[in-house]
Amino acid sequence: MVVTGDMAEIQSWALFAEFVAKEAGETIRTAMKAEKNITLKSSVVDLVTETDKAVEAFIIDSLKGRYPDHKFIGEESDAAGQKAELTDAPTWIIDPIDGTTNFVHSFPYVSVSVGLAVQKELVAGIIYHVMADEMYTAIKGGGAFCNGNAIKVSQATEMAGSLVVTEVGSGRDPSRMDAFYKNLEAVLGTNAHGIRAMGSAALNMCMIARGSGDVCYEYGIHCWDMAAGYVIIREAGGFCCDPTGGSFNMMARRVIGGATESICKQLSGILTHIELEHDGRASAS
Ligand code: LIP
Repeated sequence: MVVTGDMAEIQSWALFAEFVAKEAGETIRTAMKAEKNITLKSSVVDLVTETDKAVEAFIIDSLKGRYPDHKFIGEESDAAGQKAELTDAPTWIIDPIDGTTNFVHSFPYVSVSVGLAVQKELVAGIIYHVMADEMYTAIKGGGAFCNGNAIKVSQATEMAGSLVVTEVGSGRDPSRMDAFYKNLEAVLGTNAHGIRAMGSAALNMCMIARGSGDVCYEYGIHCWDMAAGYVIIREAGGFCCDPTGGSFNMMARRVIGGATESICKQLSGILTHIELEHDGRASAS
């Protein structure tokens, strides 16, 4: 099979991924009500459940069955030792449950996040907001949608008066926490209207894409938390960059995503940045 990855082909791949994400969501919805089998990953606040693993296996098996030449980066596969590797091949970047802590506590803000990179470029994003039954989708050059309706970012150009979304993250080391507190203070000092931290980076990016928040930022996340959200924000008319103001790098484990370049750059200018070990072995734009 020759893989070209043109727009029509990407569209058909994304449509199938949407179907798979919805099926995965059904499993998560059912599991939300049942007892959870929890284990720890990198820290005492970095959780994984049997459902995360089962859903990731289901998504990868489904996509691999249909597209045997494609490659996969998955949160739980990575945790099991299969390190993220981005090549030129069509690569699906999967977070089976983004918001595992929410899932564990039955807090209804969890998503299935599936991004697609072709020749190392992010070209499609699918995020299913499981408990709200909202399917966010975008293909590069084709706009962004929620349940088939076009979505757009807000017009916010400055921090004053904005609604900002961030997360504490799943690490508690002192240097990271110190930067986290400094950043909260800096954001509040701009007269932003408020800060929200709901527990799913992927859904936070959808909130920005639909104009329900103006800018989001996070340090310590991974490529599977932000790959799909990047495409959705961009296609909704928004902007994404590295928190330092440089180009977005999905392997760099940090991001700013916002309504406009102006608000992103303003936020970048007041944040205390932290360096994190990158995901995988290659970098992507
Ligand atoms: C989580 C993110 C959340 C972030 C956590 C974690 P998970 O993803 O969506 O925003 O703060 O560090 O990465 O682990 O639930 O898939």
